[in-house]
Parts: sequence; C-alpha cells; structure tokens
Amino acid sequence: MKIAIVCYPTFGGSGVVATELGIALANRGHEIHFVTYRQPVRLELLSNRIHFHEVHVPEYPLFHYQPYELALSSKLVDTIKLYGIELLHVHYAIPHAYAGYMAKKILEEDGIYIPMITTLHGTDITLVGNHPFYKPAVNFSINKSDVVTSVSDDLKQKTLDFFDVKKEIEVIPNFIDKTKYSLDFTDCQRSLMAEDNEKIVTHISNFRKVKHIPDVIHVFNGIQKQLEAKLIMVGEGPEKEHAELLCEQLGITDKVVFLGNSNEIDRVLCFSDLFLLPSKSESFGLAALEAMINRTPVISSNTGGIPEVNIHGVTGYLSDVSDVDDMVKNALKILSDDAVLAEFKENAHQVALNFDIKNVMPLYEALYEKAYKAHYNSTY
Ligand code: GMT
Repeated sequence: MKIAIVCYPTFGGSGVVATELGIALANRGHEIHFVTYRQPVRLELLSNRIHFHEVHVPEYPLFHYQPYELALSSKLVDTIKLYGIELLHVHYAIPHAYAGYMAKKILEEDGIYIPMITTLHGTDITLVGNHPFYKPAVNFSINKSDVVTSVSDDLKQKTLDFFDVKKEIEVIPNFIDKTKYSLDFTDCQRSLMAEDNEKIVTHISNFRKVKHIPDVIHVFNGIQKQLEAKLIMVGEGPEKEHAELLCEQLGITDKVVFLGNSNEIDRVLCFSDLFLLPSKSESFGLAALEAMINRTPVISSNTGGIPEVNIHGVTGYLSDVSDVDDMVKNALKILSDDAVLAEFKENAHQVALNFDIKNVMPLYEALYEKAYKAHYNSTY
C-alpha cells in the first residue's frame, strides 16, 4: 500500500512512533511517504520505499503567524496526486488531522478519495487539544477521521471524556523493535559515565513542565544520599535551565550529567540501572518502554497510560504524582540490593517484549485494510 505519514519530526514520542512505524511498514513492502517540515530525527535512511517530502512555509511579512496547516494541506494534495498515495496516516491531532481533512476535501474535487487514520498521542488531547481555543477544531477533525487510534486505554477514555467523539477509538500501544536489542550488545562504555560502585539513574524527555523535572532531581537527590549514584539527563527543553540551577542549589552538580538531545538513547539506557518518569500526565510513556527493553526498571508516577506499561512491583514502581518520598523509597528498594536489581531488570525486559513491533504493526495494517476497503466500498 502507498501510505503518506504526517508527524512532528522532532524527538517527541509521537514523531518517534510515526517514524519507526513508517520504517517497519516499508520493511514489510509498503511505500511510505513522510510529509513534514523537516526530516524526522529517527529517519536516517531514505530508500525507494521511504520518501520524505518537506513542507515549506514561505515567510510573508503580512502574516503575523505563518500558515503551516495551509502549506501542509497543499503539500499533501500534491504528494497524494503525484505518487498515487492510497492512505493517509496522521500522528498527533493538532494540526495534522485538521490539515489532513482539508487535503481530503480538496482531493475529492478532483474525484480522488483517500481514507485518513488519526493517531492520538496524548498532549493533543490532554493538554493542548482540549484548550477552548482549539477544542472545536480538534473535535471536528477527530470525528471526520475515517479511523481513530489512541496509544493507551487511558487516552481513549480521556478522549471520550473531554470530547464529543462519535467514532470508535481503537487502542494501539506504542512499541519497540526487539531485534534492535540483543543480549550480546556489550559495548555500553559504562565506565565513561560512572565508577563501578555508582548506580546510574537516567531521565529522558523534552523537559517540558508536564514531565515534572524538579521531581526527577529531588528523587535523585534522595537516592544519592543513601548510595553512590550518578544522574544522566537526556534531552532539551524549557525546564532544563531550572533543573541545572536546582542541582547547583542542592550541591549535586558533580553527580548530574546533562547530555542534551541524543540519537543514542539506547546506549545510555543500556548502562542505566534505573529510569525516572515522574510526569504529571503521560498518555503512554514511550521513554519508559524504551528503558524497559534496555533492561532498566522504571520509577514513575501512577498517571495516564503509564500503569499499562510499568507494572508496579514487577518492572518498577508507581507512586502518586509528586510523591517524591515514595519514589525515593521505591528507587532504593531496587537499587540497594543487586539481586533485586537484577530481577527487576529482567522483568522490565520481559514485559517490554509484549510491545514488540511484530505484535503491534499487524494491528495498524488490519486497520489500514479495513479503512481502505470501507472507503473504497462507500465511494465506488
Ligand atoms: O512526551 C512528550 O511530551 C512528547 C509527546 C509527543 O506528542 O510527541 O509524547 C506523547 O506521545 C508519546 C507517543 O505516543 C507517548 O508515549 C507519550 O506518553 C506522550 N506524552 C504525554 O502524554 C505527555
């Protein structure tokens, strides 16, 4: 099938899921066309089955805001016509579902009908999407999608609670590709980051407020008071500067490394002993799943879709949002005993295997087939 994928090309989870899905679909023989404003960060190789079409928004001084949705709709129309695209899959409702629907309607004028799948990822529903400024447009575009998917049961429920959705929402979780993680990969270079007696604690995110970055620092502070440890912070975002300042105030700067954005998170996770994800809300928590497949247990908040991934007492622990003391207590339970740590590491890996792309991709493919057939039957 020829599929156009619209996503954010950045380090955010929705872009990562869209990119990895596109690559996997191409490996299964589909022809994939990414349409976005920059080459997605996880998309390293283009091929005859993976294409990238850049959306340009020409600067014009009259416009206070440059109209990205308009440029995206136009690019979609052109790409779909030129390459004979059969299905459109948009990731993140804002503004992608809206722009996708416009493209669909424009194409209909030329007698071209194309089904659109919208995947809801989280903040497009929980934070941004239900803001009164956007809500009517988001509600409309969800209902106008031919198929709607969400990445967790919790996000499905929130979408039904916040919006007036008339469509069935299919839950398809985030995934990993287990073939990328084999036991014989030993080149972790752990010694570059920590001494042998130090435990390595890691956090990876886009450092937005929703991630509760100060909680990450406070939890680590509690851990390092009890045992030798290092904290590795991966990512960039608005809360980073404050986090650096907080480390200085707590006198732990020599124990915390800020790495910035990285394409090598598996390398970092490979030598990590614990992953911290104390977010205020999290529709799934792809970062936690990526930690788990790398044998890193997770200390997280008990919010959103996280409990669907991080199993309390098995792959890590869940605490109430902002309950830093409980997170410290749970972290120490895992880190203080090497046998317990080894058990949690193995459990984390085993549970993560349930989310292997081999199990998840057929769910998307089945929906594509269904959407394509339904669309075809209703239009011809
Ligand atoms: O985590 C982020 O802030 C990035 C965000 C995004 O939209 O790119 O991630 C969301 O989508 C991911 C992929 O489906 C989920 O794993 C994340 O949990 C979700 N983030 C939030 O809900 C905060």
